[in-house]
Amino acid sequence: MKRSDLAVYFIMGTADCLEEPLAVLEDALKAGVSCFQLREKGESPLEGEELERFARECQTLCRQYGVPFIINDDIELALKLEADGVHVGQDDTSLAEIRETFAGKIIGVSVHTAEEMTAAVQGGADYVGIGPIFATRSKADAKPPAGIAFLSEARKQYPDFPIVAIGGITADNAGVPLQAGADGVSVISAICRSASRAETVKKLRMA
Ligand code: TZP
Ligand code: MG
Repeated sequence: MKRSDLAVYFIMGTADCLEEPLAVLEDALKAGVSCFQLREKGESPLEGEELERFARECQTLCRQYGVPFIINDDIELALKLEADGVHVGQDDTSLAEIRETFAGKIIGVSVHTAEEMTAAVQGGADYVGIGPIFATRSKADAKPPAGIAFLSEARKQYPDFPIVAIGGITADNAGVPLQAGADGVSVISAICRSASRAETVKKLRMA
């Protein structure tokens, strides 16, 4: 993956949307997001065939706009759909296992400590997600905000490794993680709840 693919990394599931989810995604793609992750969570997430249908529709839209389509956690679905990548947390399928079954695809890992960062880099991750940078309402089990201290350290230790920042990032504060060394920002609510996605994405790109 190119580091520029991380510039404005949009994450979404049906529970994050106040409007029709595919319309939200298409709007975000039109506005110029550089990467998309389907993260279907919440109280009554789509499952089984319904999830597969929805995921395929998301994938078709991403292809139309030439944007990488990444699936959170669900390796089986990612393999079935031949998604461009998967993103996993520390409690999900191990990186070693995914690297084997998902050869040649993008693998992203969420990291919160220097040890996790080193394990991800050495284990063959293509990029890491670092956060929450700020407080977030979009992840029920989010860890306390790590601020930008860890992000800056990670960048110092790995000057060229692709890093995306996540958690509570908006068009107004995106400059903070970018100045601390992130290649891009990953957002849910800033785009899902934006009154003008074109404007928001433009600001996130220029931050
Ligand atoms: N991982 C850490 S924070 C977070 C995830 C998935 C949620 C980010 O959502 P928002 O709305 O951009 O704060
Ligand atoms: Mg997870």
